[in-house]
Amino acid sequence: MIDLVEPLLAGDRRALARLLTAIENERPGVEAALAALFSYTGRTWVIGVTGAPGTGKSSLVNALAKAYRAHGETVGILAVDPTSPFTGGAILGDRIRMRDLSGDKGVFIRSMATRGNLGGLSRAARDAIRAFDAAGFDRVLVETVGAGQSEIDIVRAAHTTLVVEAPGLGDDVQAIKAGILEIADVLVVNKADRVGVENTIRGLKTMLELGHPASRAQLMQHHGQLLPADTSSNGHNESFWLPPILRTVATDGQGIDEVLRAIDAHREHLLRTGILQLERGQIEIELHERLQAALVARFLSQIPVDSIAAIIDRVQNRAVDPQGAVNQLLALMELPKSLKVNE
Ligand SMILES: Nc1nc2c(ncn2[C@@H]2O[C@H](COP(=O)(O)OP(=O)(O)OP(=O)(O)O)[C@@H](O)[C@H]2O)c(=O)[nH]1
Ligand SMILES: [Mg+2]
Repeated sequence: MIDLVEPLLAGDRRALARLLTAIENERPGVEAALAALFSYTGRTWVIGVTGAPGTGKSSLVNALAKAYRAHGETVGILAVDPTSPFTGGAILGDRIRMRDLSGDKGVFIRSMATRGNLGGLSRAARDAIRAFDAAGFDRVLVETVGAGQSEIDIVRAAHTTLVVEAPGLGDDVQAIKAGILEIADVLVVNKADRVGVENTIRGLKTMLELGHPASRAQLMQHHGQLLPADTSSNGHNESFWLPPILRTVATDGQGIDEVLRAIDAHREHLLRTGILQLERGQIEIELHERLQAALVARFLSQIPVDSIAAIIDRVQNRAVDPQGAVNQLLALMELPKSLKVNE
């Protein structure tokens, strides 16, 4: 794996492809390669694209990538499907939808599906983004289907998150979950050529006004009241970003330039106000996730499989409750006398 590092840094797409496969399959040697690449990362701008199934995320990613290419920027695309254990139909569909990008060396498209657990997927997605980053892509577009917490975890690795809505998905306001709205930096109402766009936009505006922290703060300020404590601690109201609502027809490129401009405006905003803070928060979350996974793995490697089977029996027989069982398992583990972080 480590021999992929140099060619990848030099722009070799086959080396990138091989590393991405190794990341997805958690092959040995990946850690060393990623460690070697890490100091070359932190240059790209990562754009998350999420939303309910069928809203037009892939079409939008395709249109954005084409627009970036027209501006001479290179684009890495990662399509992550937390709902599927297979690289199946949806991904094939993406390939077809994105086919007008194929043959362009400035674009690299990769799909990833759930393998094992979701934590593993969000780790793999982060690693894949770093591989694109080190390979020198100016932008990385990450598509995830709106499926709850999992895609929120994945877009947490993004700098700018687009949440895609579309008319005609049943109850317009229901179709977008409040949790997703909270992570939106730009709201895109796609399929603006369809009836019902105005309803969708109205619904989003209402939800934004009610639910978005920036909007709440701005509303409060607007009414001349005190800002919430966490707001004033930032000092400036300009540290708030109210997500714009933009309409697009991804399939024919309408509105795409406005989306590009909104992404750049958000980027400028973050660079001015809080990119370091955002990054620190992301690192903290990632370290926490990785530590959790590593501790559980280490623990399980130290405990004989029999002991776990035995304790499951005991819980099932009501001899011990689940928390008591965990405490008993923990007592089996030898704890180091001190934990020191190496310099
Ligand atoms: N009329 C219209 N159709 C669109 C538009 N954008 C996408 N579509 C169509 O909507 C369908 C779904 O588009 P996708 O881009 O695959 O949507 P998606 O959100 O990536 O779908 P999943 O990845 O399966 O969740 C396709 O048939 C597209 O051609 C649009 O702006 N207008
Ligand atoms: Mg898609």
